[in-house]
Amino acid sequence: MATKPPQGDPVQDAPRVAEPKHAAAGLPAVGHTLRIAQQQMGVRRTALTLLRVNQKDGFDCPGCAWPEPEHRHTAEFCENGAKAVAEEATLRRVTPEFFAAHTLTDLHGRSGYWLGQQGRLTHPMYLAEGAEHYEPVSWERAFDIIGTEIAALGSPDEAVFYTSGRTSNEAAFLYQLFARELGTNNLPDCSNMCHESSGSALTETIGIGKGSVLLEDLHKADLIIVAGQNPGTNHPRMLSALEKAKAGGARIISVNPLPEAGLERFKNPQTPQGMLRGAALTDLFLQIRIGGDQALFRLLNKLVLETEGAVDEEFVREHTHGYEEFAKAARAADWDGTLAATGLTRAEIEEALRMVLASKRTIVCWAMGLTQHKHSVPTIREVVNFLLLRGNIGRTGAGVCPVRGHSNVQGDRTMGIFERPAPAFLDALEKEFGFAPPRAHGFDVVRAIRALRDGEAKVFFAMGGNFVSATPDTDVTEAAVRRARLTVHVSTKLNRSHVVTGARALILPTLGRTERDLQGGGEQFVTVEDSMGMVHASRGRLEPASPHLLSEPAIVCRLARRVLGENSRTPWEEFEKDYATIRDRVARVIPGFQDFNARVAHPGSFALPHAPRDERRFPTATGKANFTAAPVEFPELPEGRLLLQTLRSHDQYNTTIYGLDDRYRGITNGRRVVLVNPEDARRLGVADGSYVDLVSEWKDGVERRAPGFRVVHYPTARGCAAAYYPETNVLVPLDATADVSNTPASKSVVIRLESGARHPAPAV
Ligand SMILES: Nc1nc2c(c(=O)[nH]1)N[C@H]1C(S)=C(S)[C@@H](COP(=O)(O)OP(=O)(O)OC[C@H]3O[C@@H](n4cnc5c(=O)[nH]c(N)nc54)[C@H](O)[C@@H]3O)O[C@H]1N2
Ligand SMILES: Nc1nc2c(c(=O)[nH]1)N[C@H]1C(S)=C(S)[C@@H](COP(=O)(O)OP(=O)(O)OC[C@H]3O[C@@H](n4cnc5c(=O)[nH]c(N)nc54)[C@H](O)[C@@H]3O)O[C@H]1N2
Ligand SMILES: [Mo]
Repeated sequence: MATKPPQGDPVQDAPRVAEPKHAAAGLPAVGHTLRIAQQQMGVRRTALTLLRVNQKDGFDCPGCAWPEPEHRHTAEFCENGAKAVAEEATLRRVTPEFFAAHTLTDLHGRSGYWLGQQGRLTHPMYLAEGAEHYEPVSWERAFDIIGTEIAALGSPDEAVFYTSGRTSNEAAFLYQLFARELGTNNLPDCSNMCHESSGSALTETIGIGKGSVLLEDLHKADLIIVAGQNPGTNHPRMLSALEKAKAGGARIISVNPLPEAGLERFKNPQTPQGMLRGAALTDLFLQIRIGGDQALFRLLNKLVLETEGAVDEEFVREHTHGYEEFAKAARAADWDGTLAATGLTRAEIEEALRMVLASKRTIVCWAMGLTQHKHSVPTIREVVNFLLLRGNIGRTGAGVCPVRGHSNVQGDRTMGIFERPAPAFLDALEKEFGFAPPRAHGFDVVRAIRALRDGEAKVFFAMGGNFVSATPDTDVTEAAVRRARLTVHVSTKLNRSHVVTGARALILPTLGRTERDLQGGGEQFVTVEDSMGMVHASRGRLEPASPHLLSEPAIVCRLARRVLGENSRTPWEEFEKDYATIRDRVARVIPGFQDFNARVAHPGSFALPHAPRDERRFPTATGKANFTAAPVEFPELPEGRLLLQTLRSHDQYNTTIYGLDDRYRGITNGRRVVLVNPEDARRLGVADGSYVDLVSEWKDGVERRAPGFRVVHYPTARGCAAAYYPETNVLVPLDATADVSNTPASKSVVIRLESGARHPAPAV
């Protein structure tokens, strides 16, 4: 039996602090995993479910987008994957009785952790205007309510259709088709807050917004640079790939303001030897200041340019454009400026250079540490310059590797979830479905919030996710969402977006990955695309959490039939019955998916085409890979201030909080902590264990405050601080976004610390 959810609510947590760890995984991780899983699922279900993760006839792990190796261990799952599965396969339930027992005001006062721990949603629920309780509603009535509100809009562009990255390819394809048949490109997604900067930079420079390496490439690399990523927590299976690369002779540089345990040493729980000793992973740790990466890569590029024979001249000549202008900018880089921007020493950068020059096959991996700054796009372009210089794209063991977050966030984009779709994609939709898709660009996440705030958008529909908690500027966003006429969430679990609502609200409960999906045409499976462009099937086996759930594709089909009615010639009914008929359409609309049904019928994955990787062809505006030469930027830090990054603990999946510990960083029993370098703390007069308010300062003059954080003296880079998201989203100004990609700059927030009280903390 599963245990009961927590009775109290740890809004008022009491963090305890110990020394950070220097190694990730191993036996403690296995024990911890089983404990968490059994609390949610009981012993038998835990065993049955965890064995099915990422197996050839099983379901895709909802944890992250890291690919599966071809030769899997019997249980290719990791600690955090298991937690993600347990969270979904939990035996706890949120029923109509639960909603009858809790008023909206009550639920609003609870933390996101408490809400999530209550279990799986079982019935469609409706919150009438002014009501204090959600009440059960039939699916038909729910679709009627949505249909009525959409029909009342002045234009389809007053509706917003958000997507989180767990949605399957099939559901995503139908969802964007529905929005476009309705007449809008308002399809913001979590990617706007995540790897949008990578997509923007890569599309412009190499012609495709996706990474260019496969898992085999990592195994064959000479040098892997991991910049701005914490794989030990967020992509634990990547550690096995790094371990294998090291065994093959690769060296690893990690670039991070924090010494992250997983990158230091990895104790592979799947091998007896790894359990005991573990492998040291990082050869060189560059403890960079937040936002210093562009400066670092720029100087490395200058040093490569100045080294006789270091540039791959043939590659540069044959395949690239813009070299001269870039080389001129790079030659102007100087040591002093770079040392100030990065906080590194000359010796460290020279050591990095030696490793770069010794490598014939270099890969750069990155995640949110590079994508969530004002100058993220030029930073990632500089990484591309770095790889192009030595011909490290389109060659075995080399390339760009943006490591995606949500398990199908890349697939959703491939399926057309994008507010700025390419004209060729819309042409293909038009031809296949016989309607004229809207051509004007829609709202991304930040623009959607502004539109809600300004009354330009009135209906907000979310396919998964937790919009109000994941987005920046919590107070502004919550007020914006409250102005909507109707908010609708297709969800598996309760979260804050269900309690901060428009005038009316609906919760539409849906099947998760782990669950059997039975439709008119029999048992269905769905497909997903991982971070390396590999597509494979995902098939759930568990009995659904409730008989009242609909699958995501079924929800879209019924919604489309109700909202579009006679105006749509699309066979929605057929799509709902048999997902193979959706894949047949995907095959005709999206390049690389020919014979889709036949190819996913085979066990394993198939690779989508990637011109730079497969044939060194760069489908950019110039027809070549583009060098770029942006001015070097880095965040300015006024006297007495710190640069705050907002990151993940080991016990959370984005806004889903699994527990209150961050084991590798030595923090337990609480999340309201701020990590500060001991030297900075002394200078600022904040003792370890004291309580402070974090106050963010931005050029709009508004002071945003997050009260009651315990100071933890921690070996982060000088001038830098770190605290968990979503508690700190209140500090990130809505308009503080990355140039070009418009991604919230949630990794470089200027703050000051004010001495504060431990309580009361607001519910987040
Ligand atoms: N268990 C678990 N897995 C997850 C998630 C989760 O929440 N939990 N989330 C998923 C999602 S959606 C995503 S996008 C990924 C996120 O994966 P990550 O990007 O690893 O997640 P963050 O915790 O945001 O960590 C950012 C890392 O970048 C570093 N960093 C911050 N600023 C800078 C900088 O300026 N320069 C450099 N070089 N480094 C910097 C931080 O110290 C930290 O190590 O993980 C996915 N997987
Ligand atoms: N300050 C700050 N803000 C950030 C970030 C940061 O690093 N710092 N990271 C950003 C990033 S990288 C991302 S990706 C976003 C994440 O933004 P989102 O994707 O919107 O948020 P999640 O927390 O992943 O969404 C969790 C909810 O998804 C629902 N869910 C889970 N599984 C399923 C499913 O199978 N189907 C459906 N329909 N629903 C499901 C559950 O109800 C759960 O409560 O947050 C961003 N926000
Ligand atoms: Mo993400």
